[in-house]
Amino acid sequence: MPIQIVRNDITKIRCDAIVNAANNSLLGGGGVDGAIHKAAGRGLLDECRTLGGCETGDAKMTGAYALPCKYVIHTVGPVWQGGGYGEEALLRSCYRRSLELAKEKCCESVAFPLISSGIYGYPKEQALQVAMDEISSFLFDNDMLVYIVVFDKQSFRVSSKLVADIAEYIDEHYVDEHFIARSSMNMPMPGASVSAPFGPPKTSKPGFFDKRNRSEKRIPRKESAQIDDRAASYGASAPGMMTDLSYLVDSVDESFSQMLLRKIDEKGMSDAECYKKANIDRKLFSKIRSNPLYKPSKPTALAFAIALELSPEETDDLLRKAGYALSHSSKFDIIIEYFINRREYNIFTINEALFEFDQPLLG
Ligand code: AR6
Repeated sequence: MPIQIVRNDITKIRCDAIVNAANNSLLGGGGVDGAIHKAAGRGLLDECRTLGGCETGDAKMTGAYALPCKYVIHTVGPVWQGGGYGEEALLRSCYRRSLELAKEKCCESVAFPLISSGIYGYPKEQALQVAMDEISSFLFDNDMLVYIVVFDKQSFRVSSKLVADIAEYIDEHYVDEHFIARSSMNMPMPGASVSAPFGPPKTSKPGFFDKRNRSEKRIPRKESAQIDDRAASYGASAPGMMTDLSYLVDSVDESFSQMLLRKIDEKGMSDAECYKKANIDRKLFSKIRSNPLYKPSKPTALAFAIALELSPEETDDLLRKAGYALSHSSKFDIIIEYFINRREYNIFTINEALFEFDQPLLG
């Protein structure tokens, strides 16, 4: 997964380079800067003294001393002054310059804190958006694993409106399914009075599960009749079952990898466009490409569905090829469903939301 959001102390991350949110003097300070200097030891400050400071938006590189990485890239983010003083362009430049330096030193992995989003006051949601934009556009032309390190949950919130919408969606769908399961077993809902009669389950807005159920009859009527005739001539007692079996056997003709490659062609995408949009690294894509029977993990399969901007029904098909289905008993699945139903296919936004709800990320 080329971009990973992790919750950690950046000084603990094992990768080729970590990025420091420094100030113009490069001589240390508070926040992540203080933590990095403390963990690296005196040698870092001595080297920083030789650098002659750094302009806002620029970056400089040093050794890492006692840190578990090879380099520290020091970048100076803008102080937030309301947004009208070129803060965004400067912040974008911090990410670009840092990534350029990492590339020059052939780094394969780099960890960023959310630059400017602490003492310098840049609003966190916007700081995260800038980080995601710049890193993903860099990764479009370069192979690197980039960590965005968030220190604590409070310092990381996707749009509160989005979080609230998703929470409501999870609530509606998750609860409904449990209600149905419980009421069909004649069990009370938690918190319900035992003597109270059960009402009908709350109707939810149609999700794509509902649509899928409606479109499940995929075998054309004529074909289905032929299969049933064949079943009858073999003396099968359950022609319906033969129909289902024949359909299932027939449907193994295209594997996950074959369907993926076909869809990439149909969408007029290049392979690289697709795996980058899916937040999948090139090596994994090559494995999938070269092995028609490759079985991806569910998050990987879904990442491709998002990258290909598949409809809910197509997503179902692609997942099925890999042996999976979405379920309303999983928050992860419901969050994915939320985005696909709304035809919102930005994998980084989806990953931010998954992260917010403590779910595994796509890719
Ligand atoms: N690991 C990961 N992230 C961290 C850590 C850590 N150990 N510590 C803090 N953060 P800040 P700035 C997060 O204030 O806003 C210094 O004095 C923190 O929650 O470190 O760019 C410099 O010398 C926040 O989200 O950097 C400058 O004077 C993010 O890192 C000034 O602060 C950045 O917060 C730079 O301010």
